[in-house]
Amino acid sequence: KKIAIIGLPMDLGQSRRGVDMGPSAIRYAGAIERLQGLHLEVEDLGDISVQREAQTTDATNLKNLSQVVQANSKLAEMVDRTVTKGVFPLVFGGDHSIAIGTLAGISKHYQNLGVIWYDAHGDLNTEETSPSGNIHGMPLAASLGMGHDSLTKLHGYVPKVKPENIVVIGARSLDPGERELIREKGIRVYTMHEIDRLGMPRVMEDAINYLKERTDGVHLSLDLDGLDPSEAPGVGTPVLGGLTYRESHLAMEMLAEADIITSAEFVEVNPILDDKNKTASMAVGLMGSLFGEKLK
Ligand code: DIR
Ligand code: MN
Ligand code: MN
Ligand code: MN
Repeated sequence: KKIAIIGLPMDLGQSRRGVDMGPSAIRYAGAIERLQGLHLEVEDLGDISVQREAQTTDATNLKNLSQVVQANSKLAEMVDRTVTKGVFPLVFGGDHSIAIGTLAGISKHYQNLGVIWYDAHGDLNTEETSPSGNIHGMPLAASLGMGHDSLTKLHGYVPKVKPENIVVIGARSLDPGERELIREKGIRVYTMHEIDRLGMPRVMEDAINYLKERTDGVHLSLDLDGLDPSEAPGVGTPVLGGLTYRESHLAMEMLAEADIITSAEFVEVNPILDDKNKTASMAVGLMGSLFGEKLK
C-alpha cells in the first residue's frame, strides 16, 4: 500500500490558536517512521499554505469563510490527485473544517463513500444552527450539502456523502440543530451512551457491518477530541467522558482487520494545549493500529 501524507496547518475554523501546528506535532511524534516500520511506502507531500491575514468579519455566521474555503480547495485538489494515482490519502490537521476539502477530493471517486466520524461532536451545524460561527463545527453538514454554498459546492459537486453512509462514533456534545438533523436524516450515531452499554467491540462490529453493506470505500475522520481529555488534552474543545485510548486502539485494529478504510484524516491536535505532545503521540499510535500493526 502506498500512502501520501498531506498536512493542512489550518486553525481558522475555530477560535483557539495553535491547532495550525498539528501537522508538525504529528510528524514530530513519529508518524512517518511508524508507518514505514509497517513496510508501507510513505510519501510526505508537505503542508498546504494557509492565507493568514486578519480575521474576516462579514455578515454571515461563518468565521474566516474565505480563508477556510481557499485552503480547502487546495486540499481537495491534492487529495483528488492522490486518489487518482491509486494512493491512500492521509491528511493531518489542522482543525476539523479541513474535512470539507478532504471529502471533496475523495468522494467523486466512489459511488457510495462511507464516512466514520470519530468525534465528541457531530460537526453537523450550518451557519443557521451554529452557536459559535466556527466552521469546524460544520464539515459533516457541508458534506451532506447543507449550509453555505461556498462550503457545500467546494470542488464543484454536491453532496459529498449520503446521510445513510455516515457513522458517528463517540458523540457526547450535540447542539439542538445537530440533533434535529440527525433525526431528520436518520444518521447512525453511536453516542457515549451506546458505547457504555454495548462496549466498543460490539459498536465497531455493528458499524463495520453497516458500512460494508452499503459503501464502496470508507473515509475515517478522526477528531482527537473524541478521546477523553484526560488522555488526549491537546485539543481546543475538550469534552469530559470520552473514549479511552484502549477503546480507540481497539476500534482502529478492528478497522484494520475489516480492511475497509480507503482514506483517513487526524485532526484537532493542538500542541499549545497539549502535555508534552501526548495527543499527537496518541494520534500516531492510532495510525499504527489503523494501518495494521497487529496484523504484521
Ligand atoms: C460546537 C463545537 N458544536 C460548534 N464543535 C466542535 O461550535 O459547532 N467540533 N468542537 O469539533
Ligand atoms: Mn470535529
Ligand atoms: Mn470534536
Ligand atoms: Mn494492540
